[in-house]
Amino acid sequence: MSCTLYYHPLSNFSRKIRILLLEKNIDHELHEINLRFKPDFFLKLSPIGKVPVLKDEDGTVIWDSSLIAEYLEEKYPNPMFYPKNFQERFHCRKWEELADIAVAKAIRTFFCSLFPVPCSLKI
Ligand SMILES: N[C@@H](CCC(=O)N[C@@H](CS)C(=O)NCC(=O)O)C(=O)O
Repeated sequence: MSCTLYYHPLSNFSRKIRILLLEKNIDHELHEINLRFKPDFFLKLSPIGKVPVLKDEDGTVIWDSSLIAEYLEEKYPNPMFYPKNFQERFHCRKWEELADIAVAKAIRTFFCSLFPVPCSLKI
């Protein structure tokens, strides 16, 4: 048995978790989600309706890439990606949040310039 990552190939937040799963050598399956027509089972798993979502082998479901990263870090500490020290870890988490927001904005601006009317799909 392995965990399942619900993702989209163009999602930067999904990519963050895909890299972490590979770097930590965690056995996993990928399940692509159609973000235009989100399946009911996915909306039941994730009340925020966004990818990535991780379903662990024991049935634990986590959404939000930073929460998934924290969960994976706790459960599979080798190799470790966040500093152990409390202050350093929170400094690192602040930069993670900033990077998430900045990259999401840049990608959204790029896609909106490609498909200006209407840009309803939030990548
Ligand atoms: N804070 C969330 C953001 C996730 C997010 O915005 N995912 C986008 C894809 S990159 C999404 O699922 N968009 C679909 C939608 O909002 O309907 C995280 O870190 O996981």
